[in-house]
Amino acid sequence: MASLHKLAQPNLSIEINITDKNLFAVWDKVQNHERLTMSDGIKLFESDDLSAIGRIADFAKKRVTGDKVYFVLNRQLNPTNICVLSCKFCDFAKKPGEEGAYAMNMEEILDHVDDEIHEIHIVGGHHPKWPFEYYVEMVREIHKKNPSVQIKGFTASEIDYFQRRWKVPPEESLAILKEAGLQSMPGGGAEVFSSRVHKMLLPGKANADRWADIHKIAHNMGIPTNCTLLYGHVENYEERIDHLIRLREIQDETGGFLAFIPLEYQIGMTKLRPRHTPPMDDLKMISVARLMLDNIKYVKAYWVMLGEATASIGLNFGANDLDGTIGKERIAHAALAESPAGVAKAKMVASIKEARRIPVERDALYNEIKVYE
Ligand code: V47
Repeated sequence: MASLHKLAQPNLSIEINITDKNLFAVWDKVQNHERLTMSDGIKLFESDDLSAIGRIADFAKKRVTGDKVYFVLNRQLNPTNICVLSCKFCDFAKKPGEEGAYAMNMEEILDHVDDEIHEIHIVGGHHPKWPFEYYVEMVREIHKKNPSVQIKGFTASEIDYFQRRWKVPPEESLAILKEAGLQSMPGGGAEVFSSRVHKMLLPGKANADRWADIHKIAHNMGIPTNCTLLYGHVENYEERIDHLIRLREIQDETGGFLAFIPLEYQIGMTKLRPRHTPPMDDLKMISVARLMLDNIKYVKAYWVMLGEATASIGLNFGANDLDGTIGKERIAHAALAESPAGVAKAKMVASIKEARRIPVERDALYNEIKVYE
C-alpha cells in the first residue's frame, strides 16, 4: 500500500496570536514541518490557550486538505450486541439471554442496505455462537444486494476473536472477507493502548500489540483501515499522547490508515466518570491529534459522540471529516449519546457551511463524489 506518511504539504504562512509562551516552540515546529514529541503534546493539553491551539491545528489541517470537510452517506450496522467481553466502558454489550440482547438475521441485516448509501460500517459484539461463516455470508449478501456500497467492517478486536473462537487467523479471515467484498476496516477496538488502562477496563480484549499487528496485516493486504482513541474516562494525557505516537509509528511503517477518530467516552450507565468530558477537552483532543498525527490525512469530528455543536466547532480545530449520515447507530446511543440518530445529507452540508468550510461528499475510501462550493 502506498505510504501516506509524506503528506503533500505546501508552505503556508500566517500570523497567530499566542498568549501561552509554552506553545511558541510548538508553533515553530509545526511551521517547519517538524515532528512533535510527547512533551509537545503534553504542553498542548496542559495549555489554556484554546484559541491558539485551534489556530495551530487549523493551519496544519489547511496544509493537507485546505478548507474541505468530508462526509459520506453511510449507515452503521451493529448486527448483534451479544458479546463475550465485559469492557467496563461499554453500554452496548449484553450477555446471551439478558434483557435487550439481540442478534439480527440476514433479512434484518440487509434492511440496512439501500441505494442511497456509499458506505456501510459494520461493528458488533463478539457473539459466542455466530460462526465465522455467518460474517462472510453477511459481507457477501450485502455486496450482492448493492455492489456499489463499500463495506467497512469489523474491528481488529472482532478479527482477533475469529482466531480465538474459530481458529481462523487474521491473514485468513481478512483474505476471505476481502474476497467476499470487504473493502476497509473501521478503527474501533483500540480504546487506549496503555497497559494500565487495558488491565483496568478491558481485560481479555486484543491488546495494543495485537491491535497493531492486525491493522498492519490488513494494510499489507491492501485493506486500508481507520484508527481511534477512546478518551475522557480514566486515561491521562501521557497515555493519550503515547497512543497517538504509536499510531503515528504504524502509519510510518505501512501508510494504511485513512482517518483517525477521537471517540469521546459516553458515560451512559457505565459511569466511569460522573460527567462528559467538557467541550474544551474535545476540541483540544481533535487539535492535538491533528498535530501529533502529521502523517494521517483525515481527522474526524464524530458528531454522534461529540454532539453536533462541538463537532461543528471541531471543524475549526483541525478536523476535516464529519463521518456520515450514520442511520441506525447503536453503540453510542446505548450509552445515551445526546445527538440524534441520524442527520440528513442536507443538514450535513449546512453544518459544514456554517463552520465556514467547503463540504465534500466522499466515498468510504475518500474518493471525492461532489464538492458543494
Ligand atoms: O470500539 C464503546 C467505542 C467503538 C463506548 O472507523 C464507546 O470510521 C464511547 O470504532 N463511549 C466503536 N465509545 C465505534 C468506532 C467508530 C465510530 C465511528 C467511525 C469509525 C471509523 C469507528 O465505540 C468501540 C469503542 O471504542 N465505545 N462504548 C462508550 N460508552
